Amino acid sequence: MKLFTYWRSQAAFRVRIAMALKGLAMEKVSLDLLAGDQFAADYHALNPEGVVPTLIDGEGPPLTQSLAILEYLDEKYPDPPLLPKELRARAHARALAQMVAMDAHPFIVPRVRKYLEEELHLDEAARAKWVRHWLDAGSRAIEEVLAHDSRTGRFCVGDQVTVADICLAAHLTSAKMFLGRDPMAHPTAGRIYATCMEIPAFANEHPLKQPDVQAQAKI
Ligand SMILES: N[C@@H](CCC(=O)N[C@@H](CS)C(=O)NCC(=O)O)C(=O)O
Repeated sequence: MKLFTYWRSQAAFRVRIAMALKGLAMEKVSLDLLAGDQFAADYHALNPEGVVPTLIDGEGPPLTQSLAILEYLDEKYPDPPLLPKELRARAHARALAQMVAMDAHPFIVPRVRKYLEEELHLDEAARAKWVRHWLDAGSRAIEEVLAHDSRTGRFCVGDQVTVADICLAAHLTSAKMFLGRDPMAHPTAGRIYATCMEIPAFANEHPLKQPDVQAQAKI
């Protein structure tokens, strides 16, 4: 399978983790989002939204949107499962995943930061404040849920990795890379993050381990 990715992308990191957990071979094609590779005509034909990830699996149409891709992979390759068995626990795992993937992450993507810079003329300090606000709000919200929910276990929902852990790990990785935030500042989320990072699928697909890592990328 061919995965269009970018080293620092939270959404692409989610898919890399899921594929690695399931032992699926990935041919990675790196786009440089800061250089605008996502707007090239050949990529536009695959992903008109101009974002990563895009997954090509065989001859069918491209797959887009990381959470949809995670569920596609989970249905096609069910072992190990990325959702709990019990109905309400499945909804909880999806809800935790969406707290970071849909309620925090969209505010900090390159096209939003570019709009703040080029259309609203916010300087770097103001843009950094914006990123800090949304990343920290997401971290605080998921910590509060995890700390008070009786279903929290070794991982976000019980003792198996789910989509919630994948999204949490990608979120806290961004907070660490962008802001230097220590995941352990959030005791429950930080503990789960540390447990995830002991798993090779998480550790090996970390942004800083990617072949397209850029040492000096700006916010
Ligand atoms: N909701 C989408 C988010 C996709 C997205 O915004 N990806 C970012 C990188 S994490 C991107 O490609 N941004 C390009 C841009 O903003 O120009 C998903 O989960 O796949």
